[in-house]
Amino acid sequence: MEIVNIDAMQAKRALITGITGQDGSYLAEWLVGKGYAVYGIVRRVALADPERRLSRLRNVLPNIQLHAGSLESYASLHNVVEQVRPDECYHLAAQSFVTYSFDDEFSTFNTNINGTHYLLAAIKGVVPGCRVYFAGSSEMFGKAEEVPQNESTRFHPRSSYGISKVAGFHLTSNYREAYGMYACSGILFNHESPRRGYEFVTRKITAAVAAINAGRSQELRLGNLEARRDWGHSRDYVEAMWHMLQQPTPDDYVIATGKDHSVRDFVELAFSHVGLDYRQYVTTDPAFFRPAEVNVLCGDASKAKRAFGWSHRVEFEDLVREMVDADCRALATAQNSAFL
Ligand code: NDP
Ligand code: GDR
Repeated sequence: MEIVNIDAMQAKRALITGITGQDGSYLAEWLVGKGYAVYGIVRRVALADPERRLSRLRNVLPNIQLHAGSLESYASLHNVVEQVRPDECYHLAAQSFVTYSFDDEFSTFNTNINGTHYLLAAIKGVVPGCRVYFAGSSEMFGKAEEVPQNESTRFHPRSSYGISKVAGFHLTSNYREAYGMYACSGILFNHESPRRGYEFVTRKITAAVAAINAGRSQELRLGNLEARRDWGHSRDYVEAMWHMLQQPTPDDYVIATGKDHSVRDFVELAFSHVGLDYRQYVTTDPAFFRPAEVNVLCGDASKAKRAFGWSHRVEFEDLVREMVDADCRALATAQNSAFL
């Protein structure tokens, strides 16, 4: 998997953790397009099974360099940081599935809190001038006391995932304040795409719509249909990560569309896009309800707009249609739809 055709002597060097994920893949494409030498940290198993585990990176594999490392190992992160000596580091790797964080709080904290701490400490020790992006989340607001949420809204996380992101946010601010590092947190609201993992509700819905439409399935079991989220497109959101690291001073920013919709709205639109009535296929199943739910999240991204002119381009309706169309196409051609 060693890649050769980047001019690492000339280009700015960006290191991405979580490069195999939804955001990592779009961010790698964006940075390669900007002329960066792009390096990624992946788990060793990914290098042994590139067809499956690196499928989202198919567009950029020849232009990036991958290093094995794990968030659970300070030594492995330190080694990679020392080899790459990045100018910018985008820390996206995480146990990112909120539901799973209720099943295993311990590994969620270990990966998300210790992993963030190890990475910050390695960068401070090796390349303290490196600019660092931390993937914060709207889940930090959780049971929010105001709508929409902005950078001043108080955190009230409702899951160990949310708690781990609050800890990562504070670690990031503390490295900025205590050691003068250029370290920022993006507080990103839900963002989706045809590359979204199947465990998240949007992809679960669009994959099911494609299967039902193709006659391969008859039912979709979901949890809370009334939860409301502010859904944007991942490709728009990774651009904001880059902008945050190009500012004169480091800061934290909310990234969101400013519009919220219910899970039911998403379901209704996804089914109606292929001419189906969701009420004939969708049932609710207590197994998919969470012990503590976040009922409504909606973000105010006006600070990012003022600072670097960011606003979302892809609207909710277009996002839903794009995801349904991609899953229908993938099923028709029996391709690996995670890549689309
Ligand atoms: P994904 O779940 O698609 O990707 C997660 C990435 O983290 C994968 O590359 C995964 O690698 C890697 N990873 C997980 N555990 C480890 C580990 N122990 N060691 C090394 N790598 C690991 O997430 P997204 O791309 O959607 O999100 C990116 C980040 O942004 C995450 O931190 C997420 O919490 C955060 N976020 C996401 C939002 C969203 O709506 N998408 C909103 C707000 C924040 P592997 O492929 O090997 O599993
Ligand atoms: P979320 O995304 O928890 O917001 O975290 P997810 O798509 O899992 O849930 C969104 C909402 O849908 C409700 N829901 C269901 N969710 C899932 N996964 N499966 C179901 O069957 C189902 N039925 C209803 C949930 O209860 C919830 O209210 C995502 C992740 O990307 C995080 O990493 C990120 O930080 C936040 O978005 C912002």
